[in-house]
Amino acid sequence: MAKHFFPKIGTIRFEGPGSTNPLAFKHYNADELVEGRPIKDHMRFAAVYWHTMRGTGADMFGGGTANRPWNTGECSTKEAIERARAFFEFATKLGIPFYCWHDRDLASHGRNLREANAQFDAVGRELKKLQRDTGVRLLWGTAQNFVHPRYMHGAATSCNADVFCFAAAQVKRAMDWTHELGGQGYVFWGGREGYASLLNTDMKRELDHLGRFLHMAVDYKKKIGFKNPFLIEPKPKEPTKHQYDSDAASCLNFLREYGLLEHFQLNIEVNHAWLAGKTMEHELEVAGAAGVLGSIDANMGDYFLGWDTDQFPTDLYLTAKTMLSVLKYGGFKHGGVNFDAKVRRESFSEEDLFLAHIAGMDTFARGLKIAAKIRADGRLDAFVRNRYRTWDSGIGKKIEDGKATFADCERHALKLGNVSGLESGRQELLEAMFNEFI
Ligand code: XLS
Ligand code: NI
Ligand code: NI
Repeated sequence: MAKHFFPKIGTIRFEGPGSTNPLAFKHYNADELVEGRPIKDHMRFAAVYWHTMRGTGADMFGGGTANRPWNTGECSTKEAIERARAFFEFATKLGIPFYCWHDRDLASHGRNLREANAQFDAVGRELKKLQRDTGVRLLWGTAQNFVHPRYMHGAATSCNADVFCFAAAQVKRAMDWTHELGGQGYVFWGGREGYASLLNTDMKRELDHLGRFLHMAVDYKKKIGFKNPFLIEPKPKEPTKHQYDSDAASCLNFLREYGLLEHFQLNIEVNHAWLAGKTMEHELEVAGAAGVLGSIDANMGDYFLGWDTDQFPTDLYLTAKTMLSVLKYGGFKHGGVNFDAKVRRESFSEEDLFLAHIAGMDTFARGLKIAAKIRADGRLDAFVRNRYRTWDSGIGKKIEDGKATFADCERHALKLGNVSGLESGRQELLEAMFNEFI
């Protein structure tokens, strides 16, 4: 690599829990085995191109604060390629095995679609080289169909058919490059697929268009031979008042209604779950139970701000509960733990990008180890199993097997006369038990 963007930072290594070196892992020991599998394979950590390379720290009250020498503001192909090199230097030094992008993080919007495509292609070719040189792989790609003013009314759900076509053109090209770069999946997050007011919105028509759009994507996937999963990333609001993919359950309903379920998995994001008024583990459970837990976007929100603040995940309870669900559903196959997270506006140095990812990776590695210990201990699992034991035989089993009628239930209840022997749910005990492992 010719130019160095992080000259003062070397390769980040594992030094163990006793280390006080801020630029070292204390818990993420990539090759250590947990449940017989190296931690790195459990996590499949990914860094995002958008927050990491393009985030400036700007908010609605002030402009950017971050030192990002690769963002020159030129919007040229040269700048885009230098930025890609800076990113791969970052990912390599951090030892993060995967990354994710939006098409328009990589390259600029250009003056028109043709120009945007040309720059995207040039960067795509460079990424292919960089991936080969470093071994860093693409977890997933996606199309940024929400920043450009043309998407003000939505993309696939715009009231304007021309806009739908622009969105389709972007997804088509983003799928091409995801495929070309060996992407493990392709994600749809409906940035502006929702509404601000129902007074001007034909919701049914918009949802039909979204269904059509995704069917066209499935057809194109088959056409180019892209075999890895499509994922939908639920989020309830922001930027719109109501996003159509509002949570895991509503995504599942949408996919079923439009005959798309067999083609999609879900990418569950912590902060999105919280915005939906749900916990991360709830969303993971909904996705996992339906057999579509594909990947996660790892971050966290702020208890006092009702916004997708995308903070780095540093809460052990969160990561432990998350990894408990992930392990329960068999771990990641194509997905991984993708840090859709940004450093705070006040954390403006390049070094903070490393410190933040180290914090997130260490917190997740600890979460994994805690989850594995809880599973090995077995008390929690045994409690839940025991709680449902009346379903294992007798009338319970008959009901589960679909062999009982209302009349059978009535006969059973009349025979009993009353229910006796209900047991405590022991929530407080179980919470204290969970604490033993933190
Ligand atoms: C925004 C989403 C976005 C997706 C990718 O809130 O999290 O970053 O992950 O489009
Ligand atoms: Ni996300
Ligand atoms: Ni988000």
